[in-house]
Amino acid sequence: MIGHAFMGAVHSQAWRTVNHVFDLPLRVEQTALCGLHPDQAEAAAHRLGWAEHLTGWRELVARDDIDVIDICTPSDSHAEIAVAALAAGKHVLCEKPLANTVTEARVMAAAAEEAAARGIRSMCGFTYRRVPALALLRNLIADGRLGEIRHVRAAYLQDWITDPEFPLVWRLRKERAGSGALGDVGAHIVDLAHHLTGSRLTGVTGLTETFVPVRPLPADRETGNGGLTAKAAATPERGLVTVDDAAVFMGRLESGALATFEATRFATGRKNALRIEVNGSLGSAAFDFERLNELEFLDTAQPAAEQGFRRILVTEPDHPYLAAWWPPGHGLGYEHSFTHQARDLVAAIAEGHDPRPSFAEALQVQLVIDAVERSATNNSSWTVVPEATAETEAEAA
Ligand code: SOE
Repeated sequence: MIGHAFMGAVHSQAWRTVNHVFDLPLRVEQTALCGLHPDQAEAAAHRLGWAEHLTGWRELVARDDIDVIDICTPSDSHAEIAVAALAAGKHVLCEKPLANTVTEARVMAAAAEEAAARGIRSMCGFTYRRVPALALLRNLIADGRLGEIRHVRAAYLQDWITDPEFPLVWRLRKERAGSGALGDVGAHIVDLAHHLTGSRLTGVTGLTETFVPVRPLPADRETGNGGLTAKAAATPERGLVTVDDAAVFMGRLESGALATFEATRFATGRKNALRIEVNGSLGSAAFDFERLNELEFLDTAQPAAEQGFRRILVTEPDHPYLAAWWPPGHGLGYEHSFTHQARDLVAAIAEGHDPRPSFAEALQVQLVIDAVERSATNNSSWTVVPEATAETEAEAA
């Protein structure tokens, strides 16, 4: 594993847990953790359960006792590491967003496709797909229970930078993070819209805003939760925020459905509120991450007098992933979808198939992010999202 802040910690928890919960033909060994600073890497390896620590990712990728490389670094290094790891014959799990630019994402998707032909697997970490209630929603839609999908209404609301004195951490710098709320949390809801409906956005119009354009520079190395929990100390010096604080956009799916999105770090009081509602010709469903064990479902097949949204408590053994966990009603949390992600990757490696979301699917999300940014800089003009097919990729290359 490369990187050991917020994502590194939650991925470690997943690797540590996966064989205890799921019956898998392969056992995970947490061989080595890689970090920039030797002292921090050593402490993290000890705390997170890794046998060794080192500071050079190239050394890790070159080792022949390592089968999987898990990339938990900021997105400016994803492309270089992933491409090298795939070339070295390692399976790759890469955090989202896949990359900082469409160009990088294209290179990664092409490398993944080439590696897949050699039996090397790759996967991008859009973990919310693996929240059981959202996996159930995907199954309901795929089984036609919502009928033809007309609307997707999605919001991902956070508030961790509402304080203008919150320092200029890496997530607020374009060269490190690619974009702001749009690529960080907006990417999740775009991926969910694609995944849940099985249809992709073909065009978008959007607005972005940076409400606090100048912030204090952070004091030292960013520590804890990847600089996400406000306490990163600030200095008197100031610097420019070069990403969006918030984005609102809407688009059309290939299926004909309309979709609206809001991604923000300025929704005061909303900590990690990922909400998505889907309306179809036969029913509707709604999910809110703050109640992640529940799915609201309205089914027009019910007698009219009895219709209404009902709350499904998604903790039954028949629900996705749940048979391996606790008895009904005991509930899961944020980290469990990462264990599901680890399960699905290990199973794909053992069974010899490509896991999802593929790098190509993550590239499709990147193309949407890019189109929203272009629309926003062009008076919210309608912007077509190209399809990442093998042909268009070959042309782009
Ligand atoms: C920060 O906004 C963040 O950690 C995202 O980077 C994650 O993808 C999201 O799941 C939680 O919030």
